[in-house]
Formats: sequence, structure tokens, C-alpha cells
Amino acid sequence: MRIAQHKIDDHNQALMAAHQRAFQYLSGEIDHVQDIIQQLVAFQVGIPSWALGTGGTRFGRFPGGGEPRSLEEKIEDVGLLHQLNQSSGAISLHIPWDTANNPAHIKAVAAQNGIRFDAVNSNTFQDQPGQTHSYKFGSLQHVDKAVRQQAIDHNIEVIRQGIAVGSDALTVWLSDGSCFPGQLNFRQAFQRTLEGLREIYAALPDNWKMFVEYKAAEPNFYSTTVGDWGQSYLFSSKLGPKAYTLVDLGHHLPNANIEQIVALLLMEGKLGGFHFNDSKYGDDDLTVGSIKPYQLFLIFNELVEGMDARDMNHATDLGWMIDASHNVKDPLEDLLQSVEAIMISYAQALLVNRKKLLAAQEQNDVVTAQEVLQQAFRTDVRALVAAARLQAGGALNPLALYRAEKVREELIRERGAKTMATGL
Ligand code: LRH
Ligand code: MN
Ligand code: MN
Repeated sequence: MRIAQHKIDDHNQALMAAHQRAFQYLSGEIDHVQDIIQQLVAFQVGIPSWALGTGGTRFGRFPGGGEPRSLEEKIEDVGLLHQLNQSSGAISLHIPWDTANNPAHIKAVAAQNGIRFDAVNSNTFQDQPGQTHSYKFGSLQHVDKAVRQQAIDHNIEVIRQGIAVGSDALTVWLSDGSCFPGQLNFRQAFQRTLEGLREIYAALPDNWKMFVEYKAAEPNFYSTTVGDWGQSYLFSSKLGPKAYTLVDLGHHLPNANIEQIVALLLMEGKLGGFHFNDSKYGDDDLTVGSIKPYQLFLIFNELVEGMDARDMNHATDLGWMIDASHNVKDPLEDLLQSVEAIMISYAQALLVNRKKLLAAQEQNDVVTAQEVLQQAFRTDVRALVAAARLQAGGALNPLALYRAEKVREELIRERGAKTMATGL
């Protein structure tokens, strides 16, 4: 489904006077407004294919209807988000959930929707129907060589499928680990995993990257073989220059200082990208910015400080992806909120007075340093983000237009009320 351009124009027209008032006030407060707008226009976030349907939990799932029934429909949904906010110009696929029978056609559908392919994800955390060996006791860490080989072959197949659609990165997240002390020899598990990752790495095309995603716990609750950024960094540095660490915000132990992790990985040239989401307890996969918006801002602050603007906006330098999905919201509305939260944090980070911050740090002026950061964080930049959207051809208020156009009702009419997107 697409929204007619004149509907977007009418919507923008109706909101224009109020927008102009807010924007004029804000631009009076900020230097280099146009530069900031250009940076926001260029910034694109990848949408996870698995978030387009209702996520659910292991206790139940309450699908809302109108979910995409095919990969084409998933791409169309991302195209619709992108039409509304002009900041969702990529999709991240998960294989085998998103295996394309006709990749040339899939590529064409993506091009029609103005969407490119972000990292492709492999899946050795579930057993698939007809699969020879089980991943019950892990995949690349497994004691049985045949299981490890099956996981290696799957990852190489994911690279092949990624090449066919025009992706240029593989994200490997392993659920490997153990549930009880004594179950696993940590060092052997690490060595076997490294051996497997090396074989996968060897299959990467020259221009590809491999993102090694870490996670503290779940589904294993005693140890996880790629359990934190140190372990991921060990793997990615042993593998070589095409391997990087991927930071999923929900994959840390409580209270971890994620912005510091980001700063150091960036400094070492080993930050591959993000799975943005938010959490209160664990890997909650909540809407980005819904629980800890200051943390999100502080992460963007490190990114803006550590990278030059050109790198941040160059879509292929880092994987900027969302990994959020759940049970109680319309998934498309939720994704609009997540992208908006990311844009707001990025805009706020661009407002930080770096000279003043640096001077305060040099003087050990702790109070001023905090004031500088909070001055930016407490600025309401929504009119700035909206101005960028307007300039790019999107809607001033994507969520309001989505509702006014009754998009979900239309999708339910087209696709049915009892749809079940493939994925989690
Ligand atoms: C694991 C994870 C990983 C998977 C996705 C479905 O918790 O974050 O990125 O691929 O969820
Ligand atoms: Mn993730
Ligand atoms: Mn996760």
C-alpha cells in the first residue's frame, strides 16, 4: 500500500503554520540549522523484517491483522514507513524467514519502494523443519562437527542469498552457550566457535562485513559464548578487518555503560553497527527511546563525537538497524516511533556544544560538562526532525497521517485479519 502524494501534501499543508512557528523559535536558538537538517535528511535507519508482524512472547501472541504475508509485502511495509518519514530506507532480512525464491524480483520490489538491503541475519538458534541436526546444544560451539558444519553451511547460504539481493553485511547472532555450570568447556566452546566463524568469514565477498552480535543471556541462562562486547571484540579482532562488533542495546547486563562501549569500539575501528531498541529488564525489545532516552542520546553523543558527519550519514559505514518488536502495538506505528526516537537523539547530539564540553573537561568543570549535555538533551528538537522530513518529501507527523489514512484498516482489508508474518 502507498499513500497518495497529494494526501501527504494536504497533511503537511494543514500542519504547516504550527510547524513553522515551532521551527522558527527553535532555529533562533541553534547555529548551523541547515547543516543539521542536511545531516538528518541523509540519516537512514534499517527496519528489521521480523518487526513488521506482532512479536509476541513465549507466553502468547496477539496479532493485530494485516501483517505482511510475503517478503514482497514486508518490503512494501518498509516502503510505506519510508514514504512517511523518509528515514527508513533499508530493510534487514532474516534467513530462512525471508528466503527469496526470486531475488531479482525482490530486488526490483525494493527498488520501487526506494529501499536498500541492510545486513542479512543468519539463524542457528531455531531448528527448521527437515533440518538434519538439532541446535539444542548450540551451533558453532557444538561438540559434534556435523552440527557445526551445518551451521557454517547455513551462514554461507545466507551470504549467498544476501549477495543475490545486494546486501553487503552478515550479522551472526549465536544463542550458543550453556544453561548450567559444568555443561560446557568455555575455552573449547570459544575455539570451536572461532573456527566456524573463520570458515564463514572466508566466504565473505571482499566488500562485505561480518557483524558479531553479542548478548548476555537468553536463551542460555548460565553462559553465552558471545556474551558481551569483550568476547565479540575478541572474535572480531581474531577474524580480521571485515569483522566488527554489533551492539544491540538490549543485550547487556543491567546498568552497563553502553555509551562507553560504543566510544571504545568506535575508537578501535571495530564498531559494526546497532540493533536499536529499549529495555527495562533484559532483552525486552521495546520501542527505541521509550525507557531510557538519555542513554540513547549519550550513545549518539559518542557517535557524533567519534565520527565525522560524512561517515555517520554514509549509509554503508555502520549498520544502523532497529531490533524491536512486541505484542501490544501496531508494529508499523511502533517502528515510526522508534525511528523518530533515533532521529531526535541524533539531532540532540548534533546540538552539543563540543568546544564548551571539551573546555569543561579540560578544566575538570564537572557541572558545566553536565550542563552542556543536558542543554542539548532538554532541547525539544521535534520541529527540527520534522523540518528534515518535510525537506525530504515526508510527512510532518507520520504517525498522525498513518492513523488519518487508516493504513492498518486498509492492510487488514487487503491481507486479512488473521495474518501471521514469518519471524519470531
Ligand atoms: C537476539 C536478537 C538477534 C536476532 C533477533 C531476532 O535476541 O537480538 O539480533 O537475530 O534478536
Ligand atoms: Mn539483535
Ligand atoms: Mn535481542
